[in-house]
Amino acid sequence: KEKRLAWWTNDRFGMFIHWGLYALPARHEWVKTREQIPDSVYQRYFEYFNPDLYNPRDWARKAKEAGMKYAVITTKHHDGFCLFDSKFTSYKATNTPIKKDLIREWVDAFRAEGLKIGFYYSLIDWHHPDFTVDRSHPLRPRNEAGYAELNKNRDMGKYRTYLANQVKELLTNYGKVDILWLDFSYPGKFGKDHNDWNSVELIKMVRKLQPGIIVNDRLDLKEYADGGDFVTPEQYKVAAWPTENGKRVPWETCQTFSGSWGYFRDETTWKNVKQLLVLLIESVSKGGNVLLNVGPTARGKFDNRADAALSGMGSWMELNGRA
Ligand code: FUL
Repeated sequence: KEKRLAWWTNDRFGMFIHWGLYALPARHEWVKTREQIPDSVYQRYFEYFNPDLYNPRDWARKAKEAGMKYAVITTKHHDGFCLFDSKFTSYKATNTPIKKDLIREWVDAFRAEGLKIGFYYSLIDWHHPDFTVDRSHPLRPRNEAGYAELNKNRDMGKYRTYLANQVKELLTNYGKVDILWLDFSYPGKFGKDHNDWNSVELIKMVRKLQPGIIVNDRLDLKEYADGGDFVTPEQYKVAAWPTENGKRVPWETCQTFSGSWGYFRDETTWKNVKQLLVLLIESVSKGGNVLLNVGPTARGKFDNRADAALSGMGSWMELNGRA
């Protein structure tokens, strides 16, 4: 494990990218469930998804100039929309007006800038017809009794197969993948756990397909031999180096500029450059990594505020970072 993690522990600083249909409403990546938007209405974002200004080389250059050494992008977020071309769904970028596998271009561009690449993949899926409706789902009913009716024809087993198939595609069709960032952060909260993802088998498959890959800790496998490679404190500064059974563990805090992960046009809570640098310095001094998120706009550009923050950090990193 230490060997697998060597580059990552050295590199310390990465870019997280949350991009998908939710960039169109531009008010949080959870908008579909927060506002309980039905599929028929959410569909308009699919029909108008056309990031005509998408230029991943530009994103990669900005990441590099900020001093980042790796990047992780949402291949699918909770709304189920896939930025990559998948054989197992039609709910994907290639069927929107942009008609492209956006992940393919992204991988090529980030590799070309010498950055390591990672795939975020959501275990939650609010679009798949077999995914059990729970309290985080846009279709959640008003009372407990409603769940049985909604779930009577849903077969989580079929969803599990779909999810394994897609992870397999991602780890087969894009060459070497350095990081897999699976996301279900709420064991216990929405009634789902590792059995819902078949986590034990899933991680075995991942290791087999990409022997050098590093995987985060969100498969709810703490009690198993392979619980993942690093822990993921989200949106908070750790007080001290995190430990498990008295032993310090590898960790990476993921953080936003302004609160939401997807592009949120009107959010006014942006951290300034000094806050971001303090976050980076404190994290590194406690043995951790920082995965700092950008939520690109629906047309595929970074917001000016993100550009400013990245270049502000870059100026400091140029003088104080490692090559
Ligand atoms: C969370 C998700 O629910 C957020 O939308 C985001 O992707 C974050 C990194 O993980 O658990």
